[in-house]
Amino acid sequence: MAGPAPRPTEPGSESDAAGLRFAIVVARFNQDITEVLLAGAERTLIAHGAAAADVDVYWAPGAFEIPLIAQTCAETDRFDAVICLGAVIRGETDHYQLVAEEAARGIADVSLQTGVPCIFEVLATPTLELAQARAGGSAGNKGEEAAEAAIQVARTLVEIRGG
Ligand code: INI
Repeated sequence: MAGPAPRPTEPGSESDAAGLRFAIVVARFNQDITEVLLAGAERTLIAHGAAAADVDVYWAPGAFEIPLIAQTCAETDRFDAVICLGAVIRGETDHYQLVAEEAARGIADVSLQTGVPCIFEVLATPTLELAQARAGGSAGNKGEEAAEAAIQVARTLVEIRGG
């Protein structure tokens, strides 16, 4: 007789998301890509035991605005980790490069200044095809990897801080 479906994670392990609270900040720019990242992140958090009610999603117009929304999430003390999702794709000007660099710098700053882990999954690719490959294509779904990183860092910080 078939037993119960295996749990994806051991309770209390570093990949156990049960009881952890997550904010996902996702950019609308290049939404065809970012909504796939979002679905991958949400699916992975739930598969690892997070409650749907403990996953809040906030939209930013573009990747440039992600750090401020992530900072606001982090300052509430309501979240164990913030997952930042975006897609910056090279255009005809240097604008994309400024957006990608400021998003990366801003997200890292929020993490270090607030002590709330902010996971950086803002794709920066020269072509749409390379972004698609990382959003459910041949290179996997980076939203799933972002969720796994969020769980692992949040669990590690809980352990270091004494539960
Ligand atoms: N925002 C993105 O998320 N991805 C991009 O590729 C992008 N490009 O290339 O311009 C982009 N620009 C918008 C930016 O994030 C801001 O929303 C905008 O500059 C208003 O502050």
